Amino acid sequence: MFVDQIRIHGKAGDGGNGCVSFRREKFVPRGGPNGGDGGKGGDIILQTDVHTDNLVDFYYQPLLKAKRGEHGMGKNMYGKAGADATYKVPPGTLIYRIPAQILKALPTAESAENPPVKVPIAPSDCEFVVDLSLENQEFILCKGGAGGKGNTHFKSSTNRVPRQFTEGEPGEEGYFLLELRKIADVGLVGYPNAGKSTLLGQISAAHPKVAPYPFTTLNPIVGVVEFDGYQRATVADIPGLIEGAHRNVGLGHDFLRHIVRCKLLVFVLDIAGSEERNPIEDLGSLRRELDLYDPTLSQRGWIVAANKMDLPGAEENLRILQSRFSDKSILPMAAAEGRGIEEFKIALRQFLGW
Ligand SMILES: Nc1nc2c(ncn2[C@@H]2O[C@H](COP(=O)(O)OP(=O)(O)OP(=O)(O)O)[C@@H](O)[C@H]2O)c(=O)[nH]1
Ligand SMILES: [Mg+2]
Repeated sequence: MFVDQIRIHGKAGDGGNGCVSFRREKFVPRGGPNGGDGGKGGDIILQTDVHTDNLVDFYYQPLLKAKRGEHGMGKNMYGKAGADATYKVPPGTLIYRIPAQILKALPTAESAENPPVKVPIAPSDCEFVVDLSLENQEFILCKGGAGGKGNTHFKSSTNRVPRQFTEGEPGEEGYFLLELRKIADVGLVGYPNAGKSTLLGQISAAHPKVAPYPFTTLNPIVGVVEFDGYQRATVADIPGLIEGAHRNVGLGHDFLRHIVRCKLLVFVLDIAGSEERNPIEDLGSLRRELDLYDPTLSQRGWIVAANKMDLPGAEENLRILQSRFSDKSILPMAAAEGRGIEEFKIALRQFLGW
């Protein structure tokens, strides 16, 4: 299962209470106060981990909890601090706080019968907290409560038998929305069956499933392309788009969030129009879909992978496309046969400026 949006409930550990105690020893009458402080509650920490691919762990465990601090004890002994609880998230995870009024309208996150995979909450309705996009980045989501003070703190010349202490502070608590936007330099965008996964398999060590039916790719996959001189780029293959994707037709819309961060977009076309499609119109509708999803995407740099050059009709369509977009890089290829792949990699590198 691939989860890229999930609601969680975080509750950090409460602080331990301070202690009320007095020194009791043989030959020491009326020993003074010696109640120790309570320990601090554990924090809830999110940490990015490149080996974590999506947010599925939180589907099974939407409640994040850290241990409370222990209470203080006599003989001025401090309570032990509660252990922090660290949870792994993939780099590219955005955190939002869910406002109280939205929360009220929703079923509880913990109800086990109905774990909230698809959250009926838009990130735009929430308060943005942080973008965890770096490797091994740590963020304290909920801070553990401070420990209370023992009665030792309250002694004075006028109060030699203090019975005061303070309770530990409660740990922070909140409901959050986690949204994953994959971090990749390049995004492959195209209609189903255009050959996006075939191309990714050719340029990287990733092995996305390739098949002659639409919507083979169901989840975004990121592959790493190695260039000479140890340079590398990450390339995201997302499920095929169809018209109306921005209205959530097909699979497309939900996955467009994964290319929002890409520096370069590659439109992968079946240039032969082998499925009765017109590749030139396809390019127009793909660009329209992106613009409707997020207008900043239409300003992003793009090139075209003109795939399936081995099939009849490809040459002619390529010429039409080239004359229509004479200022653009249009790279002919037959990805399944490995033709045009080296030229494509060179173009990628050039456009990324590496
Ligand atoms: N003739 C020909 N077929 C190709 C070429 N590249 C890919 N194909 C075939 O096209 C079909 C679809 O390829 P995929 O790579 O799965 O396409 P996709 O764009 O990832 O498709 P979705 O994941 O469904 O969106 C497969 O049967 C491939 O073998 C090519 O250069 N020439
Ligand atoms: Mg695919």
